[in-house]
Amino acid sequence: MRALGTPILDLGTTSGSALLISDLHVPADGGVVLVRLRAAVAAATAARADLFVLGDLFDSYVCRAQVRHGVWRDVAAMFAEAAAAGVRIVLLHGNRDFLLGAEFERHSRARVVAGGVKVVLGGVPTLLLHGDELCVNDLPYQRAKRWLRSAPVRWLARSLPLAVALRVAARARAKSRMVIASGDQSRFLPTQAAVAAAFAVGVRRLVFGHIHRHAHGAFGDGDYWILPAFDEAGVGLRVDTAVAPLAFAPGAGPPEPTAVPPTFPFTA
Ligand SMILES: [Mn+2]
Repeated sequence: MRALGTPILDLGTTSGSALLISDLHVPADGGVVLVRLRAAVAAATAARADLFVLGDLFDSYVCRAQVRHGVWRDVAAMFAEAAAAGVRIVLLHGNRDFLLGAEFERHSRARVVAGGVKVVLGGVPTLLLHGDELCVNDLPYQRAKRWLRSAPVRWLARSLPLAVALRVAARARAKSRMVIASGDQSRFLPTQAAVAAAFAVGVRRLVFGHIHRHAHGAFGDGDYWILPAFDEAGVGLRVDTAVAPLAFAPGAGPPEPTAVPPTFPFTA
């Protein structure tokens, strides 16, 4: 099964609750987002919830060697500890960390999914995407995505020595910031037709991140939730029979319910 070219993994039905977070962009030096991530992992552990990370967990992840170093090793260890306590962790590839592979699965005991996930959450058939595939008007990005994720490029990048990989990643981030800062912003946003195509895989709920806007609304006979960037807002989504945005304060403590966000004006 595919949605907008993205392979979709069907995880069947989960009982109990799930915590969804997206776009953490954990930087090489860790920072405050690690404190929030720890709070989210602790909340999932306490609630015996599944934890879904909808992509861009890391600011960048390029080579296999990374999982044995620095913040990448620390996050993997944090996840492995939660997994040992019974938390199922599912990690979607984002556009910044689509090179996460089997070595990260081994160290983190998380399932890394190179695409989206279809899963029944709280009784509702739901599609989880990173969300970059919904921005179909960004033609340069969609073209680059195809060759960047081709087998030879992936193999080459994942084999790089750590120091080289980090330089490559820094250059890619700088280029991306320049593109984002220049010109018309609307091509970076999801379209109505793309969202409709995502629902067409047979779901009544769509959850994604990537565009860093917190939003929620009805779509056809279903609904959508757009997760904000977790490193900016510290907000995730608890899904069981109800859906509730939760705020994770940097000062630890349990998460607090936060306001339901406004609808998103999808472009035509
Ligand atoms: Mn992204």
